[in-house]
Amino acid sequence: MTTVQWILLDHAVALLSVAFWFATGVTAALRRHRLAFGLLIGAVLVTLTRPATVVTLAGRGWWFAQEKVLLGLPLLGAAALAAVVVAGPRLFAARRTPGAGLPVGGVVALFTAAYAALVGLVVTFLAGYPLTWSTALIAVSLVCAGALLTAQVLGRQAGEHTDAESPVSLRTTAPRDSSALSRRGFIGLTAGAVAAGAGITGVGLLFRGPEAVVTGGGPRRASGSRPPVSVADLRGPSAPAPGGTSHRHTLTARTATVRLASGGDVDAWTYDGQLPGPAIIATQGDLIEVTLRNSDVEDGVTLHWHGYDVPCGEDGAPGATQDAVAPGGEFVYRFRADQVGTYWYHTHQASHPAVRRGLYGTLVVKPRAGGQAEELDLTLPVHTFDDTVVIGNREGRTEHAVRPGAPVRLRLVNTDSEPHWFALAGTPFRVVAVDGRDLHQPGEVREAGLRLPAGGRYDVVLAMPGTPVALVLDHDHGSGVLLRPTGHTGNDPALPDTSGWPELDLLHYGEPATVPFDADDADRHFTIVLDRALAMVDGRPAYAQTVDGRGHPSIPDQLVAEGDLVRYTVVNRSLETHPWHLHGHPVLILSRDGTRSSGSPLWVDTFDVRPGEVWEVAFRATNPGIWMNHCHNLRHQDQGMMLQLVYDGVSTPYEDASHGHS
Ligand SMILES: [Cu+2]
Repeated sequence: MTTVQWILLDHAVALLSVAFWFATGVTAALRRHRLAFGLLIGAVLVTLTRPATVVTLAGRGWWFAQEKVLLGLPLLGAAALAAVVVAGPRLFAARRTPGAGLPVGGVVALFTAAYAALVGLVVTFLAGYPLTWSTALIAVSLVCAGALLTAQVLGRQAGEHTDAESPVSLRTTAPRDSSALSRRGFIGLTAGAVAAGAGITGVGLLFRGPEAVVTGGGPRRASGSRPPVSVADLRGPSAPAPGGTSHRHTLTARTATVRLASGGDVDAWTYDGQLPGPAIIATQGDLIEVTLRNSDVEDGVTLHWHGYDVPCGEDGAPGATQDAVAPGGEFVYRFRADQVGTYWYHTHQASHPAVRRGLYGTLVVKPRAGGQAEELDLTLPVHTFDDTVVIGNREGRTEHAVRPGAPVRLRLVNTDSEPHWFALAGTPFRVVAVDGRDLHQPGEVREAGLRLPAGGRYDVVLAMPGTPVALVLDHDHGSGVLLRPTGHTGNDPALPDTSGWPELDLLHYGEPATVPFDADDADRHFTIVLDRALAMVDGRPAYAQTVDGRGHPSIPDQLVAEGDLVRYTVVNRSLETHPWHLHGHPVLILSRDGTRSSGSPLWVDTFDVRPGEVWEVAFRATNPGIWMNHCHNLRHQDQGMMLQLVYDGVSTPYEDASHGHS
């Protein structure tokens, strides 16, 4: 079973135990003793299976089970044991004696077990990892408060008998003993005080500020030999490499109603009134200079060069590397096109609505020499406007005539927040590059599906056969690209159902090659645990998308020094996929769920961490700056899942004026 299946099973068992304990309490209070006894046995059995699922989860990684092992199970175990001891024998006896009463204390114990089961489940969903003292204290105080309230209510129902030994049934009356009464009053008062104290302390601890920075086991301050630098001074060169030329573009962000090539209007935010924005194509060594102007995008705009390792001052991260460009303003980006490959650009300001509405375009850098150019080279950015999926600016299927034997390159770009599926029917093919970086000796594959993470790119190469080839998008035969051999007059063959094709696993694709470092010697190691939880996001409480239980901007910065070898363990505790994206550095994939990457070295800027998965990646910190590190599901990013990687000695003069929309 996969980790996420164990997570779901554990949730189901936990929910079942809540249901059983509550049902036991309710039936006992209603004096349905025979039924209550049966339910009690059920509650105990379900509770006893819980350690099995929790231990299995702990085996998959402590992050998946910590709050259950340290809080949920001990709390439930103690309450369940008390309930069995206090209520069990009385229920057993009462089940054959109609009308016999169970003392209030017994019913309260049963309900307390139910509260403990419920609170454990709620902690998993609302707090998650890591467990804090605050969470633990609040949880314990809630269980105590529930027990006390139940005792009050049941005691009142039992008439004047507030004595905890009073039966819920009024048929038997316990002798009133004033010393017992006052003793129980004292116990109640003490328990109430403890519950209130724990609760208040727990809530108070919530307001304790988080660590501002984590160091991943490295020193807090590096050598100190490097003079401090502002991110504003980390800018690109102003001239191309020898032999290169300068590409100058002006992109104007503006709102527009755009007619798609396939018909249909989109109410969009655009660069230059186009969807996608103008394609930027350069040759290795060229200088790319883009003047960004903002006409009327109220929230402001930037240009972020996704996957392109530009100097930090060119990265387009508002509040970190620049101020967002307001209507009427402009910003000039300059960087050298040193990396060959398929990339894209998009705004990083208010990116959750703004990229979705159209502020994106493609960036392709071709080799200067040596590389063999394909006869047909198509850049295919996929995007979803409302429910309309387009490739380029066209819905449905586009067709191209191709000479048989011609080499073809398809540059697949996912500009959405969810993964897309591609299938290439009618030909063998190779995935020659991932996220712009060439793979080592990629083998020929056929009838395999490609799952492209949000923000990711695959370069697919094929030799045009004498029969048609279809690139199928999301298993929809009406959507994608059809390549027809020139002069082809026959009927197109029926497309196969691609939904059953196995996914090409890039961790085991291509041939191994040497990599520039041994990741076991990392200077710093950070763990990033992704989940949902109650947390502050941009100053507001939210059911946030969290990193280590916190939302942006309360997630501590990760500190590195230039030259450090940095390792990440990225854990997904949640039930949604998180395409993790670090700016400014490609990361080398080491392993997924403990299985080492065994194919070509895989360097990516976005990797999909699916529910229950644990990824190990590493990179060399060679690009000084302040870099966003976030989920590229832009809704998740907006809901808190973003932090910063900060180089020692680098500061920023920019203030994130609109934290919520960065
Ligand atoms: Cu996410």
